[in-house]
Amino acid sequence: MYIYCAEGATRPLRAVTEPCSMTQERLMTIARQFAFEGDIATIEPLGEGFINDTFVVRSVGDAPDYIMQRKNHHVFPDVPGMMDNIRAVTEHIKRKVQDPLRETLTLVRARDGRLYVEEGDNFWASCLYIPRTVTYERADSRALAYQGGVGIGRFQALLADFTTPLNETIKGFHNIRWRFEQWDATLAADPVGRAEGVAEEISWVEARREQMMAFWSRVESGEIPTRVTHNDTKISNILFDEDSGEVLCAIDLDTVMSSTSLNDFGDAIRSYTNRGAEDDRCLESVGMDIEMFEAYAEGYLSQRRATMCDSEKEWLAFSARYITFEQVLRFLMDYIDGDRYYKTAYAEHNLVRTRAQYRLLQSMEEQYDAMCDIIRRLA
Ligand code: GN1
Ligand code: MG
Repeated sequence: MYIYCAEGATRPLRAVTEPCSMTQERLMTIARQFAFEGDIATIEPLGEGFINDTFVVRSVGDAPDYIMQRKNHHVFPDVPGMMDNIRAVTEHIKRKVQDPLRETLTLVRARDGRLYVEEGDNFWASCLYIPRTVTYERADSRALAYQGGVGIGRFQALLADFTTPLNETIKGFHNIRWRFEQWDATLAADPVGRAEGVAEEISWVEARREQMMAFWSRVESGEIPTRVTHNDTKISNILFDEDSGEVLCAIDLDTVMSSTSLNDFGDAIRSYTNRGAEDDRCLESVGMDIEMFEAYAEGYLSQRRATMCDSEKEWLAFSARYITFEQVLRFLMDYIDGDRYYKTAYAEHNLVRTRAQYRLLQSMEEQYDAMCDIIRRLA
């Protein structure tokens, strides 16, 4: 995970990375503003998220425990809009599942009825803590790739009849027309004089401009429908039931928006199937593992098959190329822009990422016929 501020914004990253030093007293003051049942026993930090600051609120006795999060409003400028998206989506899912308290998140409102608590510049939100659950950090086996596909496939299947447009909380997130607008502006400005040195990398992007725009035109025309997308489909965002081992639900709904559901599949393929690292310096290590592709697709389609239209099935394999291409563009654009969006560990980091993601894209292009065959067989 990287730390980022709104792409194209001028805010310093410092604002995003500012450490979260919070006393128990301050946390208690915030917690008391939520409509929690029972009395609070303790409030403990959870995980090491770079985006939000997360805490578990433990209650005394039998009352439920809660998750309380300080939402990063530099990443999410419209926290009320984001919370309203999460509310709409989770309410929809709850009407359809057997166990509405475990099969999706349950938001807990503030005592004043709002979906968040405001504390100066900060926004806090809360949901029920779902007990007896497990998460995984890495999808390093076919079995886990399959389960990841089930998790996102099921999330989308439950929302296949959700038609209300959601708030666009990150502008043009996977909209390549918008990305090319940013791209053209960044190249024209060339703010730190890096464009000349990456002429070859720029040509990788330009060579695919028409092809990617042609795909996106199908989304714009409605040929490929707009649905609810999760937008952060990594395995650690899938919650498993500890007792049964089954997929329970998709969590971290901060980025839910309306777009083509293919993007969620494509982004998962980009991360699950890569034999190397996203920022591998050793390009020989990078490439798409077609068996992992097949496993993820199998899990995903086991849930989605019935709710997908023909155009979605036809373009499903391509979505992996689309999202990986977009990532090449975004990393390279950030490099040219002077590394303002993604957090970097060293000077050439974004360029290393660009090259590694480009190698992955090439590997997908090489194996594209096999990917299409797999989808045809499974869909
Ligand atoms: C960011 O922080 P993380 O890993 O959830 C980015 C994704 C990129 C990804 C690249 C809001 O996601 O779009 O694909 O980095 N999220 C945002 O690793 O920009
Ligand atoms: Mg995320």
